[in-house]
Amino acid sequence: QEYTGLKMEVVEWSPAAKDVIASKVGGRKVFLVAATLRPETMYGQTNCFVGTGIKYGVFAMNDKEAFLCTLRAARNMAFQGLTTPRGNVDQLVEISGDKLIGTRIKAPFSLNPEVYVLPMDNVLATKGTGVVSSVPSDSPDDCQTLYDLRKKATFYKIDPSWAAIDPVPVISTPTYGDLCAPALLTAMKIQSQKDTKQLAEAKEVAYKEGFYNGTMLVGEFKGLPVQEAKGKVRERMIEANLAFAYAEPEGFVLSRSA
Ligand code: ZZB
Repeated sequence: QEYTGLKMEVVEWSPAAKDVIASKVGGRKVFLVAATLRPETMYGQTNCFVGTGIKYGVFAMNDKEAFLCTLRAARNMAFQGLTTPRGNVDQLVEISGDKLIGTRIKAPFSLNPEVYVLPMDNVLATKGTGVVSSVPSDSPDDCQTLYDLRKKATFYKIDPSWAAIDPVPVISTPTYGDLCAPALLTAMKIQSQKDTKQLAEAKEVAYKEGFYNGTMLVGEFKGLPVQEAKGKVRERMIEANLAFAYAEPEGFVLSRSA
């Protein structure tokens, strides 16, 4: 699976993360790194998600930069030559996801240049980097989670202002209009991020609709079909050193190399 790794620079740590991390990174810039299959939607990021029960690490990539992601992802990146020296996994500090909530980060290419880290129930520790860039306009999971957080801010222990950015129209589709994911949640009567079966179906529909029938509404490639814009946006992000190619090994490769 070929993902785009997205580098979201930390602007201000949550108090809990600051205590644990700030003194351990040796002056490096720290980035939360998300794995995405939809670089063309990055204009519509409104926040970022982590799993509150997931263990993350801050890993030195070189003398100047450190990435925050799961150990599993850091190992993959090291094997893929993203670290100096190659293959080097250098964990500077470990931190649990709940401590990251409320951290403010840069959202590359987004119309909202800074966003907050929020909790999501369904983040898998075994996929991507364990950090998810949230695009509620085009991802049903992201949109439903954002709605849940707004409805129950106290329960989720967040400041409501962290979840205040509304979904931003990024892609137009003939069937679902300019906000595909919110339209799908309504059409499929999805009520909660716990409706995982319907959400998986909605995701499938949103992927297909966006990829085959979507047109860009914003950004440098406004007016182009998503099929053409996808690779171009990705290239632009990589040129700007805000993203990189990140491959996820298939299950069988993992078990054979383990
Ligand atoms: C931004 C984005 C915008 C995404 C969108 C999707 C959509 P897949 O297809 O199952 O491989 N993701 C990445 N890592 C995780 C994780 N550890 N746990 C849960 N979700 C994760 O899923 C890949 C997508 O799932 C990634 O692409 C990421 O969200 C999320 F408009 O990044 B995506 C219709 C989907 N739209």
